[in-house]
Amino acid sequence: MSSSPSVGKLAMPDSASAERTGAEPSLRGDVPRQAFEDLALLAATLCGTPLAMLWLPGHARPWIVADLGIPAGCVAQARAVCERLASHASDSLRVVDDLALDRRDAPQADDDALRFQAGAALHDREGNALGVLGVFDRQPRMLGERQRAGLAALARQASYLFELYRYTDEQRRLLDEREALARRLEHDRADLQRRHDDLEHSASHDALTGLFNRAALGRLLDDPEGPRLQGAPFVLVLLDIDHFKQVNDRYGHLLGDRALRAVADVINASIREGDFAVRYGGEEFLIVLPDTRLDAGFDVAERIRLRVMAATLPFPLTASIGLASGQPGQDPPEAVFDRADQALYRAKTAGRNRIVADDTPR
Ligand code: GH3
Ligand code: MG
Ligand code: MG
Repeated sequence: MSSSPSVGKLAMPDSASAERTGAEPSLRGDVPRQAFEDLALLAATLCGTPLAMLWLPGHARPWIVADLGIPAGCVAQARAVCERLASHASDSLRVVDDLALDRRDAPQADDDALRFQAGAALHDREGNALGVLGVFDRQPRMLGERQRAGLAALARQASYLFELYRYTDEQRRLLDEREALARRLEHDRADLQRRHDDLEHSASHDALTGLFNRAALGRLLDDPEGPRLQGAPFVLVLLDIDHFKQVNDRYGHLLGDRALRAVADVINASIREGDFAVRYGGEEFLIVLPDTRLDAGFDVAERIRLRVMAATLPFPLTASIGLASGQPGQDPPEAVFDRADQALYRAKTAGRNRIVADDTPR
């Protein structure tokens, strides 16, 4: 009788020595080794052998061993046996009582040679081979019916456990994939939103000055969230740069552009929140001042006119301004705009660099 497996010493081969067969789908994580070690230990205990081995080739560390005291050479032999048994997957339980009598599997006769081996095949539900649960001894032995049935039952438990683990691993992989996909989708959605915002911005803003463009004006006035020209008097201010053609002709288009940006900056810095400015034409700007009376609008216009003159540019720059006020419900913005335009024309003809407020009696 061989040594009984009373000592629960479990030896784990290092992963470097563990090989993959590549025959089974590989798993990403490590199997729950303790659970398989327990099954190997139960197999050794059940069969009274000093060595039990689980061979799970679909896993990165396929060898799980319950070694209750046996020379290392025997462990290596047992591995070779497991791999060989795995290729005879049709035999669900294969027992050799004494290898010395079995010509096929007979090892070299020495003290460290295995004499007894029993291997139970592990299968998944589709009948595909998963591996082998083997028990080994240096002594010849015989397994009783109950031991054979018990070894086969432990092999089934190992199969269930391995399948369960494989299923969990697959679920985890699918979940990771889904999360990665969700992250990618969210990234794409944010990217689309950014592009949409950029497009929307460029459709409603002037690229040179950053002010609203003319196309945005109607939408801004109709927008219930936008500046309302209802409920309080409002002022429209039209500004036109003086002799701007000469600026371009003398200093070039690039400096002309710089002047346009400087005027836009002056306007932005001179209006309050709720007001807004539009680049209405080449060198013409419209400033909408909701909830503003004409004299207050005139002050804003004067501030802008003085700041345009003081702008840091390599040439003097002036602007002419016309403005008009409207009463909500009484003056349509288009009519107020026309009056501001006429006032601007008067500012031009009166000599430029000045402000004319519309004083049409209404
Ligand atoms: P006035 O005092 O009567 O307004 O004379 P003006 O020269 O300013 O007016 P005019 O309408 O004759 O010329 C406007 C000039 O503005 C002509 C055009 O080349 C220039 N302009 C329009 N858009 C741009 C632009 O985006 N960049 C530059 N650099 N110049 C522009
Ligand atoms: Mg003009
Ligand atoms: Mg001009």
